[in-house]
Amino acid sequence: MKKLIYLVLFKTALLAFTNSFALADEHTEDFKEGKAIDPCPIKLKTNGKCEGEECPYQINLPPMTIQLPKQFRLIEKTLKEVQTLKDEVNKLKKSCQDCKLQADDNQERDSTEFLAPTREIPMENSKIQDNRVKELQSKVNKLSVSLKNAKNQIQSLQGNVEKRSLINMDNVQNYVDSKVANLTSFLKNLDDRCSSKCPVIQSSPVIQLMQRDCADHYTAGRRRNGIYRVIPDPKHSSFEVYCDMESMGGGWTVLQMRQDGSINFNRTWNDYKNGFGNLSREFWLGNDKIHLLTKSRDMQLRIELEDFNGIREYAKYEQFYVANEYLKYRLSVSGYSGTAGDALHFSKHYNHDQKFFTTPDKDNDKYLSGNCGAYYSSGWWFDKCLSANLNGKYYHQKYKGVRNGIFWGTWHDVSNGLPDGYRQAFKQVKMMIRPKGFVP
Ligand SMILES: *[C@@H]1O[C@H](CO)[C@@H](O)[C@H](O)[C@H]1NC(C)=O
Ligand SMILES: *[C@@H]1O[C@H](CO)[C@@H](O)[C@H](O)[C@H]1NC(C)=O
Ligand SMILES: *[C@@H]1O[C@H](CO)[C@@H](O)[C@H](O)[C@H]1NC(C)=O
Ligand SMILES: [Ca+2]
Repeated sequence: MKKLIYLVLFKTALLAFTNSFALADEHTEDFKEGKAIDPCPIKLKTNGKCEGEECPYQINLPPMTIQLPKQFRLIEKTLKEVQTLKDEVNKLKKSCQDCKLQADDNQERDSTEFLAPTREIPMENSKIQDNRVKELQSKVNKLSVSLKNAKNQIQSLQGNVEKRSLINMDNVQNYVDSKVANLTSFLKNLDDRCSSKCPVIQSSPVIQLMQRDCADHYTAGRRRNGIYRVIPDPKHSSFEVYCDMESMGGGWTVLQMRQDGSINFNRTWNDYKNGFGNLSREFWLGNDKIHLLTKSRDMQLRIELEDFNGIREYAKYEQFYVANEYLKYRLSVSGYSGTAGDALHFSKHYNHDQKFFTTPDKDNDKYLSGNCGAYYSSGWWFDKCLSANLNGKYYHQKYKGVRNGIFWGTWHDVSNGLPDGYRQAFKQVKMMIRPKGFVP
């Protein structure tokens, strides 16, 4: 009778155990399946290929480093946690197996005892057995509970992983999208800039802003005549000048140009100070600018003249400097060479070197009885009054009367005078400067 009770009890215990174990096994199966769910985010992270439409993002970019959001580390962390939990589960499973083996052992032993009809099982022994079974049963129950908990934990963790990886993929996608948009607009800007007309002047503004004069532009590779921006003194603003890049090796900053009489040179002090005319045609660059240009570097001056007979001559001066307005733009010029004659140092009485600038409205000349500028309709470094005046009136042919035209006192036949009292007219005059020692 007792044996039967034992048998029933044991069978119940065993059933409970096997059920629990089956549950545990089922849970571990679930876990394995769970782990296999949606491996895409991880694959993407490890640079794997995503298959099917499931892949949240796939893009090919040129080599580019993208900073991933910090949260990306969390995925890694969570995965480690999951791995730890998995290990825990395996441990639990192992101990379950141990339990089962122990139970089998007991069964074997019990059955042996059971099958020995001669052997009396004392009441105490059966009580011990009973306790053992109860102990085992509660152990199994505990294990089952902790396995259930583990399963829940794993599931919630897995949920987190999925949620997080989705959020992060969104982040990454947004980030990549904005990067691509930025790159696209940047490329578009570049494209627009390149496809629009790119004048030589604007092609490299950084280099260009640093040019002190036309010689710097020449050195920077500019070889075409034209208007360029210079900044001879960084304390003052930049300004445009006409550069002669072809005559005599180029690099010349043109100070004055006469060629068609389109510009009136009968101007005020202020006009001569700031400059006037058209840099593409006829102009006076301006005394302030000439001062800055000749102050920034030692300059040589080249004057080119052509009359209406087609005769062309030049005068070159090794030193050329114009003082500031406070010093009335006093001229310093020396070191003549050339074919036109040194009209600036014509004689002891007609010498333009070290003379102040005079305009019709400002008399700084050596002529005590009047204003040479007003008399000769010009702004110039008048002495008492002149042996040269390149800012005189532009006559289109020989003329008579006051010698207020463009004048160079050492020109052919000037001292002899033209027949019938005519005066020499000039077709073209050009004044230009270049740093001393400039090597084209
Ligand atoms: C894209 O450009 C905007 C403005 O230029 C900037 O605010 C934003 O941070 C840039 N995005 C990236 C991802 O570089
Ligand atoms: C030069 O300008 C002054 C003042 O405007 C004027 O009186 C004079 O006649 C002009 N001279 C010539 C040659 O045009
Ligand atoms: C300067 O002269 C050029 C050539 O004749 C002309 O195209 C340009 O419009 C002129 N500039 C000014 C400001 O008058
Ligand atoms: Ca005077």
